[in-house]
Amino acid sequence: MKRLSYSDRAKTCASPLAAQLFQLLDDKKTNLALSADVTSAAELLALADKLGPEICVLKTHIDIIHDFTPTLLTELTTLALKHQFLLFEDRKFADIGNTVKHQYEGGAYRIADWANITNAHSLPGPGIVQGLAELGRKKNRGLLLLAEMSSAGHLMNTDYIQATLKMAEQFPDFVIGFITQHAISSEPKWINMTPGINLSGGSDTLSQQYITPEKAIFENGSDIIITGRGIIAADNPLLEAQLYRTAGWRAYLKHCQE
Ligand code: S5P
Repeated sequence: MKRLSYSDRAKTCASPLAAQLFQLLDDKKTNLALSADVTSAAELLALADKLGPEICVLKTHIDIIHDFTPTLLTELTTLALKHQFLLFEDRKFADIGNTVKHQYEGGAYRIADWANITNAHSLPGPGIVQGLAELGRKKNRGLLLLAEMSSAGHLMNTDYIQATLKMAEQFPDFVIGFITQHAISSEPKWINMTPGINLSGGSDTLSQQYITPEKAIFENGSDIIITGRGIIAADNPLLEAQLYRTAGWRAYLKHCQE
């Protein structure tokens, strides 16, 4: 069966942000998200500026930046507009609705003010999504639920994944999709984003497991590959990003033509 193009899938989304992201993938011809796991503001901004033209999404862990100031957020937002990518704060919220609402809105990082996308565990139940949605909907933000992690020994079994999908279905205008290793639904509106991507596969010393872009997109039916160290630890991150971009895009075209 032929797979719909990203721009055809944009028309099926209840979330305006999901539609925007699907359209961006086809317009920019990249399904590569960069996991910019660096620890200084200067490194983060340099990566965003240099690799920005290659990516659809820049994923941050803003709380690992040792010299964080709010100016960083203004500068990141400017670069996102300049290079046309979305910002994804990989916060992995995991508390009750009332608490996550505060964590999303306030504190030092004010995530809801600048991150187009954030993510949450479904483990606490639907209140976590409700809490985030109360704030996020008003700001045209989107949420990814963690359905299946890349790390060895995770506890997310088939029942957990299916329950996560059911939870997402309650909030189709705010949940845009999943962090997952496989497409978990045939519904075209969901965006499947897959971390744990490396061109040569393998693992790290702390249980991270890698699959290739081809396996994630073509075999597992995912939509966006998320790569960190495969790119940022390379001698030439720009060249490496271009290799991942080409591999991810080729796998998408192949899947569409099947
Ligand atoms: O299951 C997951 C979910 C996430 S969001 N596995 C992951 O590795 N991640 C994140 O993706 C992780 O927090 C890190 O920021 C990135 C993977 O980095 P890499 O250097 O291993 O590519």
